[in-house]
Amino acid sequence: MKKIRFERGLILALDETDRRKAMDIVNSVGKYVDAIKLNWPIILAQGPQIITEISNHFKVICDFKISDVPHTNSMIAAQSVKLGASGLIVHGFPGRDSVEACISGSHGASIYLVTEMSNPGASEINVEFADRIAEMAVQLGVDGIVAPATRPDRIRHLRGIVKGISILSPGVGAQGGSAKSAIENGADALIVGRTIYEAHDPLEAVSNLLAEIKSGRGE
Ligand code: OMP
Repeated sequence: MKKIRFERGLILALDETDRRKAMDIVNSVGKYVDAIKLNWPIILAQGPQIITEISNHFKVICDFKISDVPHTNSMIAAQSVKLGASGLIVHGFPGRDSVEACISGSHGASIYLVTEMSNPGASEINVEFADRIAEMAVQLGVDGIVAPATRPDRIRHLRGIVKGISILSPGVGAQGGSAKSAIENGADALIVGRTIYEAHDPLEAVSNLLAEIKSGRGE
């Protein structure tokens, strides 16, 4: 399976549950983003076939934050890939065996390990073990980690641990993070939802984000 490349540096988080609105956004901005991330809201609203429908035209990352025992993880990963996913977001906290089961179950799809969540509550517990998850990501050879645009200092810190793999960064806009700062501090791609799908003009929102990403990359 071809790996997802983050040339543009932008992933659309399509958490819009209305089918017509969601597909309008996909059709208008799909070719300007590197991948479309589908999470539980749209899957529960529209059914898993939406993965296949969108993946017929664009790269899809299934964000089920897979976090179960190895056998179950392996089945979730395999079913997601069978439906069309090219990438999977997986939690690191259940441990090495659970992540390895996703890697083997996904047959070559890209695996992104959640290292540190973007919400304020992540500071309570998650931050404490984020470094160890990042180290595990490198040891297991996954394709990347997810790290918070809401705390760019943490992206910079985690970049020091995960040299050579991608950092995907959610939390821009609606959660308060800055696109430029996340990129400047080491993110390869931003995961952006509401700023795009709630915008009056989603295409304009994408174009503004791409300009910020370019500026953050010094282009
Ligand atoms: P907006 O806040 O609307 O831009 O959406 C952010 C998207 O990124 C949502 O789909 C979240 O589920 C996802 N996300 C986070 O917001 N924070 C995280 O720490 C991790 C993720 C994720 O794994 O994608």
